[in-house]
Amino acid sequence: MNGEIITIERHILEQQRAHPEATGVFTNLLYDIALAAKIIAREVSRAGLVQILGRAGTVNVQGEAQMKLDVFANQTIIRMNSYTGRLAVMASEEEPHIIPIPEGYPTGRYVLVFDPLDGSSNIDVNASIGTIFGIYRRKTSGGPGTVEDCLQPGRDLVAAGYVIYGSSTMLVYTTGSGVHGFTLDPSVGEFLLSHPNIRIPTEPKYYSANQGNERYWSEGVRRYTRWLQGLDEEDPRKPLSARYIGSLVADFHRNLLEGGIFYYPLDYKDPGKPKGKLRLLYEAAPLAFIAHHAGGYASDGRRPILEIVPESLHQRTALFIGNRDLVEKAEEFIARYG
Ligand code: AHM
Ligand code: MG
Repeated sequence: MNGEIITIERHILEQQRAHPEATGVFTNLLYDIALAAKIIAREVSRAGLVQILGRAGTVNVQGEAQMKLDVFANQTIIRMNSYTGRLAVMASEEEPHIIPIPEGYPTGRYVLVFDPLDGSSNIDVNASIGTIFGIYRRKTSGGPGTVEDCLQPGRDLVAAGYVIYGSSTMLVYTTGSGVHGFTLDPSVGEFLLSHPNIRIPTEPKYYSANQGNERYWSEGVRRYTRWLQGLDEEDPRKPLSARYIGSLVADFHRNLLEGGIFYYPLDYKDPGKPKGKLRLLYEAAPLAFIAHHAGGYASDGRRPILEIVPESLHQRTALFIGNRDLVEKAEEFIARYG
């Protein structure tokens, strides 16, 4: 430790210098997101105090009740990004349709997709929640951005990140050259570089899944789980510990730092219609991009998440994400047993 303090602003700027062709638009877009994160963090940490918890009474496109903080986070990100001229269009997990740039304001080259506040079932019990975002280049040329601009595969992301509102607030992001983590110092209101160049440890510690759903999982996923627990007689391994918060950002973040796998497999409750829970665009693809740049891997059980071209904004997917060898092993089990 050389005692040097690096703010997120400085870090983003230094990354920009590595790209002489950069105009600064992208740099400013990342600033805007970091600022939105600070505003949301402030509100999250005040939530318990000011009794604003509770349902807002509206239902989002996924058919779930929205909590007030979700609405706040969603509006904050939209307001911070609508008028800057940096974006062509946005899409949010909390909005049924794409979010256009208001009429009369300039449009830009980038597209922002986000889950404003993930893990909302954890809000009332003061457990960690998070924001996830991805940035693409627009595909259409000029005029208002379209749904086509949003429906891009994860491999085409130019940046992705998440914010975790936990015992402290952290922002982790990558533009494809390393994954970097910043911790918010609330007294000065700055994100300071605390975790440069995060690499997922080669020796994993944890597996994270909602095993309460095991009876709805496929044979392959059940057998895979036995393998993780060291119970596969043909191929015994050191058992991993189980850890599950039920907040994707928090579960992913822990496994990124400690090594392991998070999975939310297909649910076969209705065997004719297996269902994924997590959203490809707002959750799976951005985290897959981060995992990839930290030396990990993400799959839907059969193919890389980063290769899936979304067909609709709110498309759901199965997700296996974490250490590459653990995710590949899940693919092997699924290929063999379904
Ligand atoms: P949300 O976007 O409505 O908050 O739901 C997504 C969350 C993820 O954070 C988490 O991984 C998953 O749902 C937990 O689901 P479950 O409660 O079924 O285990
Ligand atoms: Mg979510």
